[in-house]
Amino acid sequence: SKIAALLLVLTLFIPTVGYADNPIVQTLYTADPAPMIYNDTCYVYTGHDEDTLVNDFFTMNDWRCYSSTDMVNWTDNGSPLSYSSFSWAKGDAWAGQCIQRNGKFYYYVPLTPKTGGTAIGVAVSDSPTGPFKDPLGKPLVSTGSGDIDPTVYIDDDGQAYLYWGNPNLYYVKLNQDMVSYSGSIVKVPLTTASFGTRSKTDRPTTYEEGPWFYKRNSLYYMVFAGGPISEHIGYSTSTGPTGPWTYRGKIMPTQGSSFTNHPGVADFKGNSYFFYHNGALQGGGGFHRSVCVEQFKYNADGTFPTINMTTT
Ligand code: FUB
Repeated sequence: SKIAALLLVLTLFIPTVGYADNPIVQTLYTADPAPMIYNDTCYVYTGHDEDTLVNDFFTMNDWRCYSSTDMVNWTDNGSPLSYSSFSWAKGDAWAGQCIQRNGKFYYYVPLTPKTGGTAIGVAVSDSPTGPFKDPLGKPLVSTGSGDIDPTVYIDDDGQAYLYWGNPNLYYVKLNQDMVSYSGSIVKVPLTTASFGTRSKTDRPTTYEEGPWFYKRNSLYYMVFAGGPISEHIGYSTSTGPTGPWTYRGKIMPTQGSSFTNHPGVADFKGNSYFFYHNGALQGGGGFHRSVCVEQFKYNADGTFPTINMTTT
């Protein structure tokens, strides 16, 4: 009938898949996205670039939390944590990651201690949206310098790993309590076989910062911001949680107006999503960044396709 034909035509024009507008946060500048899936909801923890810069550099005082059940509509859950929540820190709320274990949420963040140097802290909450509190009153781990960008993953056997660092890549094995660790800090060998050949000699490999560590279908992934600057996103894989790592190439080329980028990867409701940041919001740039997301499909062998930014 004519009505059936009309309905069919209409259906063809009704989108069945929703796409987020990028940047996904348009009310302030956000950076360093860290997705966490919990209770059928995707939470994204981000840094927050202040409008007004101090010393014309990253000016970041707190972290923010956003959530979505459809990857299109995002709820602003405010700020669950600030550098001032850590009595021993004097600033620099840089890239962190939150993870759930036994109904509690553990948020790992880099900070500048009042005594100088760098350190990773942890804050704990009963809710994914906070408030988070520092249970230790001191850093969780520190090598003294370059302790930024922690990434955390709990393996199937219950062993949790914390990786971090720029220019070095370190890891420790976290204890079950998630707020202490056993054994010593391990420095990952930065070989070109593991992290790619760099086009400049300022560092040994393309590894720069911003590691994102996880396992999918028995393959361990280390996705990271690669150099030389401006950063691209590259990745390495391994059959074990502590390497050896094999460099697998670039995921996201250098694009957009931010000289940094930062990956976050999550599977959600049957699809795969790649989070990153750029300078695409009005007034944006290297110190005024914005978090974006792209849906993608892994290749059959678990490798990544090339994923391009939305830059406008
Ligand atoms: O947001 C501050 C720093 O810039 C992060 O810690 C790095 O990963 C880079 O995105």
